[in-house]
Amino acid sequence: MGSSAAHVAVVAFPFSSHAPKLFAVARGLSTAAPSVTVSFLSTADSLARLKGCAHPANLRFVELPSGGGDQEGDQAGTPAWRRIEMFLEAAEDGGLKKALETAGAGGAKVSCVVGDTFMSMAAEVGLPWVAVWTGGPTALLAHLAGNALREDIGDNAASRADEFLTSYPGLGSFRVRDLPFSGPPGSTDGGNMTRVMTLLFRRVVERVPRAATAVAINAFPGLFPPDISAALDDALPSCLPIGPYYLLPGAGAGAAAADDRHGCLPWLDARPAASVVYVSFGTVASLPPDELRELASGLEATGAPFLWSLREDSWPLLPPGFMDRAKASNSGLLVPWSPQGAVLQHPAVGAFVTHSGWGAVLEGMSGGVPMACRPSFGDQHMNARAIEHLWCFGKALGDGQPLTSAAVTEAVASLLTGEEGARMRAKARDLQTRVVRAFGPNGESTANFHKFADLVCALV
Ligand code: U2F
Repeated sequence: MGSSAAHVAVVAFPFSSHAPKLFAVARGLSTAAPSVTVSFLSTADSLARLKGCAHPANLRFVELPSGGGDQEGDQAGTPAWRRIEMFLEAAEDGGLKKALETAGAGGAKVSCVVGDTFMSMAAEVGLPWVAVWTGGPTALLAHLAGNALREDIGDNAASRADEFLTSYPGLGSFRVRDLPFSGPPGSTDGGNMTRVMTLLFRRVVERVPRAATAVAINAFPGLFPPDISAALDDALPSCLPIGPYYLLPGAGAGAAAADDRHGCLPWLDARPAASVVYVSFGTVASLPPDELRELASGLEATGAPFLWSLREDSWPLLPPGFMDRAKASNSGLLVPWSPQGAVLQHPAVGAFVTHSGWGAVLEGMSGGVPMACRPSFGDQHMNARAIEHLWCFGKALGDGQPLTSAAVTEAVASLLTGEEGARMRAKARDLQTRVVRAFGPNGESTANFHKFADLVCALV
């Protein structure tokens, strides 16, 4: 597959968990097309985190500028919204074009850009562009219909929160309150994160339909009901479901378990099947402190063992004595990072409490684990809605109301035990089987990935 003249540049958006997802696509391509050169472009920081991952020799790393110049060179003290803004400004302002030239210097010039949809300035560099969407695909539909939706809803989002979006193709199962237009919570940033993300999405919506040759989505064919798949096919130049991306070729059997520096997997080994609650809110979302405490108390009240991946800056917000009690009874393990893909495949895990980021949804599904969802921003509300109402393998926690410890205890208990839990587990296992099938030799994600690889290697 692929001609040796082809040189595909895979361009990452270097924030949250976007880069590892694009790296999985780059690794898949370089594995499937060994004669093709694949350059993976991201910032120095982001590349440093990925360079240790196994990859074929035809995949190489090229740096993108992080922006800001000398003035804001000290990135550690710079707020997230400003780092994103500086990076995007530099990439828009010729930084991406220059990095693509660097990638092609002294060898085959870059023939095609496969880029994170957020890196929509790829539309302007004069090369064929295939976009890669990492979030929930229904959120992309909502963004593409964003102007019409905003005009329709105006200032009435609160009073129309429970209205279904039945007049928008593919969005009829979702409500006004599920729309993905809120950015990461920014109460202390003066609305800057929302401003930066709004501009980013405005560019995506203007450029993708006009300039992308195709758009890969992180889903397997048949995951969505026909109305949603048809709407994606209509709205996008050519929609290719090739996911879950982390299952693309080249990942290697042990890759997901490689970073178990906090001993999550041996801890799980000592627990009975389907007994443990796994808790994680991904790489950006965080609960308000009150809700974090309610979650901790609710978990404790279930009496079920729990494994909680929580960024360390939130640990002091937990209820007094919470971790000491868990340690003393050996009933809970708190870690700053877990090998989540492998954790969710572990037979001891029986329930997943999550923000419903799209990566978490796919990993929960692939592990056959029912989920309790407390979405925070962006696509997470639509993802949570789909889990509860389209696929029926989980339920919402609170549905817009602040978390209470009683709601957590009730939701977790219902996932781990009882008839409702058994029904959700059966649905989750069915989805798990479908994910495995999609990546089998005759699987539809495998077939689509080959189409995708052929397409990007042939574009010049
Ligand atoms: C943003 O997503 P997040 O990074 O917050 O969340 P996910 O899409 O769920 O991806 C998180 C990844 O980080 C991994 C986990 C996921 O692949 O396996 N991980 C881990 O390995 N160990 C941990 O302890 C914690 C996480 C955004 F917030 C979402 O709404 C979007 O859907 C997403 C789109 O890319 O980006």
